[in-house]
Amino acid sequence: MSNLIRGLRGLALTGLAGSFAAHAATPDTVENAYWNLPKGVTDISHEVFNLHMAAFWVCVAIAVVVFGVMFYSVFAHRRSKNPVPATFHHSTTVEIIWTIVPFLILIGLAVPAAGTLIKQYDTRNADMTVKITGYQWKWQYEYVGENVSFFSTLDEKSNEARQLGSGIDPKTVPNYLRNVDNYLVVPVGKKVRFLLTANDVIHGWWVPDLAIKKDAIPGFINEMWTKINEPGVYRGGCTVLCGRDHGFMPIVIEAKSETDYAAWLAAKKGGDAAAPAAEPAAAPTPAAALPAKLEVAAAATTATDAVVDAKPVQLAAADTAAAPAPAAAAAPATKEELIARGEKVYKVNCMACHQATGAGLAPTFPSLIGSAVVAGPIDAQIKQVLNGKNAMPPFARLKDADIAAVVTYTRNSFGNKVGDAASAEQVAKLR
Ligand code: HEC
Ligand SMILES: [Cu+2]
Repeated sequence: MSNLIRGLRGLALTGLAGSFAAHAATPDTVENAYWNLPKGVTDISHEVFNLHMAAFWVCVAIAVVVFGVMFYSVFAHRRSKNPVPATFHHSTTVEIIWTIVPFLILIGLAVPAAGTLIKQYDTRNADMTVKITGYQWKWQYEYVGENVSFFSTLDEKSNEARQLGSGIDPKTVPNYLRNVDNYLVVPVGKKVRFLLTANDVIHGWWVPDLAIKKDAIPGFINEMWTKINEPGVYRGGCTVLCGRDHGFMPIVIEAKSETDYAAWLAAKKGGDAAAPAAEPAAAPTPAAALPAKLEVAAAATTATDAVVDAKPVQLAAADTAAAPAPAAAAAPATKEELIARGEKVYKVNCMACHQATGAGLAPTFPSLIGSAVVAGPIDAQIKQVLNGKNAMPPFARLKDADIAAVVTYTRNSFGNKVGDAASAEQVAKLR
């Protein structure tokens, strides 16, 4: 019996594949999945849940009555018992009853549902506003008036595992395809208004635990809001199907206490240069310190590397800023650091087209192994990454240091041994 149930449940879940309802709130594996809608963590989501349950029980009651009468009639008035059928037809009383009763049921369901709907649409008196923009294939979050804005992209581990022939078992990846590098962070108990739009194609923003879901449409701004009651991490995703990677742009929203949120916001403002590394996902090193150090590192590498023209300006920058480590001694390690960081940037931004091995995907996406562009002048390659070319999108939105890192990575990986390195300053000049 339990096997049967598990089988049916598996079947139901397969049918629901892609439906986040099956992966609600805390359960993060299929085994822990709920059968039902999640109750969620907002007053609105509780109302939605209760409406759903009310409608469900009304349906159950109707089913019991209708099927009860049907089965009883089939049984009690079967032909062997009553060979001669009755000849009555038409009853005005019955017709009036079966019109009025469903009408009352519908009214009974519609009135509370309309009340909730009106509350859902009331975005007035919000405590703060976040603008959400959908991109292929990521989300951007802008804290309006706070000067904080960042992209939120599928986390690196999921992205690696999802590649064709990655050899990584998705079951070993925590929150596979449901995790991002940068969480959308909001305070609990505050009414947060979201302005929703898209930059390229239509996307859809859905977090079941908040019971909010709306389309993000280029040229339009949709509004929605939430007020989360309990601190926690809630997951959702883009709901649009018509495009390659909508299924790979999850949403993770973290509700923090007011003080924790204030601290997070302050840190984000201080060092937004910050961290492609996921700040929520246990990054033990102070993330904000990283980019500054790397830019210095990049400058130092350039300065000491004969291949690239060593500008006195860059040397000076390295000298004054690189207090902790003498530039010369740090150079070989920093180049490795640059390549290591470049690998991360590559996995998030480039791997989908050029593949993990750099071999590309014929015929559209060229191989970077032995590529003439990669082996050619470094400035030209930086420009191509900044501006894009034909089917390659521009990456100007990445930070100088990240572009320097990824360019350095491609020139010194996949068997490429160009040997030189780019610097953040160099990238800044070519913008
Ligand atoms: C959406 C797919 C896509 C992504 C993502 C992408 N590229 Fe490309 N890339 C292309 C295409 C297509 C070309 C060929 C452009 C052309 O010459 O028409 C190309 C060309 C290149 C070339 C030149 C190769 C050659 O020999 O012509 C380099 C170098 C390169 N990309 C690096 C990168 C880097 C670094 C990233 C990540 C920051 C990246 N690409 C992300 C599609 C992509
Ligand atoms: Cu999408």
